[in-house]
Amino acid sequence: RELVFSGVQPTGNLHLGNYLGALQKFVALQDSHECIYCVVDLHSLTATMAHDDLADQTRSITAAFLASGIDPKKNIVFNQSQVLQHAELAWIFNCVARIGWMNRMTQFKDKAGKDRENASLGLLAYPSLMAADILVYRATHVPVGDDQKQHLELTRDIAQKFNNDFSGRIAELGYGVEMEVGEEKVNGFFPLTEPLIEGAITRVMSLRDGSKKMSKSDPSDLSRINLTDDADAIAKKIKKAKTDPEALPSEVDGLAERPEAQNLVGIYAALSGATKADVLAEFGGRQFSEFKPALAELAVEKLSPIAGEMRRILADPAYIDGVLREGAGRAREKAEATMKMVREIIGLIDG
Ligand code: AQP
Repeated sequence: RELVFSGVQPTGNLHLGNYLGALQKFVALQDSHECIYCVVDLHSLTATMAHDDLADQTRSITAAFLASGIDPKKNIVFNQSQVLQHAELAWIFNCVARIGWMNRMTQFKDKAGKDRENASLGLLAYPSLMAADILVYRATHVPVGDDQKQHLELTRDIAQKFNNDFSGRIAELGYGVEMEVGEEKVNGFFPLTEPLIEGAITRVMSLRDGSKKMSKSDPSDLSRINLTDDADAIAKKIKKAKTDPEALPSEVDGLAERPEAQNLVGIYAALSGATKADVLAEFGGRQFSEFKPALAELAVEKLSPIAGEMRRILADPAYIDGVLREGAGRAREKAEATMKMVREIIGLIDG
């Protein structure tokens, strides 16, 4: 059985990177898979504990999910803090994971900066909560951007260590499922979850600097296209996007040393559902002055309806809260079924 889980933090306006790395894939997967999509509000506390607008940000991400086309009846859509089992399993995983594993995470190093001693303990333990989000549903697949690959590897390490540490109890209780670890077949409780990262662009880069990922926290608004940007803002940002002076190449290999061209062609491909080779077959040999207006037109065509729909949904916060409450109820039932077994495996007395 394949089960998809993914989450997005309520930490600011969503941008094109979040859309192509996550939301667009979420929508595509709902036809073929059972999917659970979560606004990970507890994660957003790791950087800043006190948010003035956390509830509104949570509603805004939920509205972006729905406006992108995620069906809350077919899938489970909820916010993390309403399902306490995530935090419970995260604590258990804090005791499974090693401090050295967490210290090696590049996201922690980037976000903690030089003053690591002053970073929150939550920021260090972030991947442990992320592993709990995924494994409390024993999810097998996680659609994410390339930046989350290392955290997914850590999720597998945690699952594997738990499976090893408790292999006797898991077998005794008959809670194991057969899975492949390298060449070997083993009986484990938690699956070794696979990331779903493929696509025409797996890491959308800043429009101002092709070596940095597009990010909510970049101080320059020109570096990103927000899902809520209007047509003029989108066109202006693409027009001002950094490029090199050469025409576009005709072959994908020709993008190799050209990060900005690589990024814009990848964005075009992902938005149009084509490959980079298809895009270059059409635009190869043409200048950016011709390509950029075509890209702007495509981005407006794809993103404007989402922004409009988000505004409509956000006008009814009670509806959004209802979607989250109903989703949380369904998620809680599944999470509790896993936790009952986990408590038994560990030996925690449970009622
Ligand atoms: N630039 C990106 N390209 C592709 N995918 C991306 N994602 C984020 N940025 C890019 C994917 O979006 C999903 C949700 O991400 P998140 O809520 O964890 O936020 P984040 O990764 O912290 O987003 P930002 O914009 O990068 O925020 P800051 O500036 O705070 O670091 C994930 O699947 C992520 O891979």
